[in-house]
Amino acid sequence: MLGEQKVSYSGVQPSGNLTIGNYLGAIRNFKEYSEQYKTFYCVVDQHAITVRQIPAELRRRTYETLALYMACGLDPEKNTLYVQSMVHEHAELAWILNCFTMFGELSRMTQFKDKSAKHADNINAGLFTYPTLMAADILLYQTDVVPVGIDQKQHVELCRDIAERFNQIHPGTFTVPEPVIAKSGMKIMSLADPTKKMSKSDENANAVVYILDDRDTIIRKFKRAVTDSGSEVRYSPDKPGVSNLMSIYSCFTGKSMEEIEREFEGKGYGEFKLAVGETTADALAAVQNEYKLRLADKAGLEAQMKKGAEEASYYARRTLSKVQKKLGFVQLH
Ligand code: AQP
Repeated sequence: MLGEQKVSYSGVQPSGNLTIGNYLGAIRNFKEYSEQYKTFYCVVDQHAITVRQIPAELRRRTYETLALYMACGLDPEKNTLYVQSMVHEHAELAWILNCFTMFGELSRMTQFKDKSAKHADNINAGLFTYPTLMAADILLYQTDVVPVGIDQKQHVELCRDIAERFNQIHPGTFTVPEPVIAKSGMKIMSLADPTKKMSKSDENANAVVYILDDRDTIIRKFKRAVTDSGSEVRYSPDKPGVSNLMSIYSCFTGKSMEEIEREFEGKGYGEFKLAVGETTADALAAVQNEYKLRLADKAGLEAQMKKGAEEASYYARRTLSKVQKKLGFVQLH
């Protein structure tokens, strides 16, 4: 809580082209909080460097992610939209929280295990302490709710544990946040391997539908998507490929699984995949048009970065200085 207002906080890494997983699991849901909550949505570039990035690409994607936030309907007058590295309090609080986080807790994080396996040549300390930086992001703004995809739930739960541990020693410091997982779009899976999460850093571009893919590409990717044996469109654990496509279709149309099953009864996979592709392309068209306009206005994006960082810094400074005082760091006035 900030004063009387509840706070919603989330972020996206500019670590690749954003996918419909990022969109359906996270960004699309951010907007609904704008009316009732004080909202902070961050481009978390410091998280992105836990994996090697090409500097020019990281810079470009930082602009792109901000433009996409705005294209997805996040009004900068109603939401604080900013870039993490422009608010130095994140890194400072992360260090402090490192001292309140256990080695065993970080070792249990599945993202650390997954990313260590994927980047075996670069298992750096940042990859390991990623969750404490994420906890700092969230706790700096006295956050109540964190809308994320289910893959991030474990990190938000660790953030709660860290906040509770800190509060036990220094009462009344942090609001303890709740993860909020949107029912639809919980976890969108890869089109090439439906047992794996759809990820922006996937090396196989056909496994991933990017928010900015053009219409033909989207339809082609869905046509090629791995499906299961049989030909029946049915939502079931023994049909992970079809079930994933049904989830995507359901997210974009609002139809239930039963309705989708009825719609495609006796129609086979070909027709179903085409419908998913066309529906996705139609749904993303408006976002893509708005995105192009936003991205073309570099000065506008930079002005927003400046304004967003100033707004965020005001609150971040307040929490950090409260924490420093409680810890016994000398404060000069
Ligand atoms: N496949 C997904 N389904 C549902 N939600 C998803 N999210 C990511 N992938 C899916 C949600 O998107 C938000 C931003 O994610 P992130 O940028 O912080 O990084 P991530 O979770 O590690 O996403 P990626 O796409 O897999 O990135 P890379 O490949 O760089 O690791 C989060 O709320 C996440 O839950």
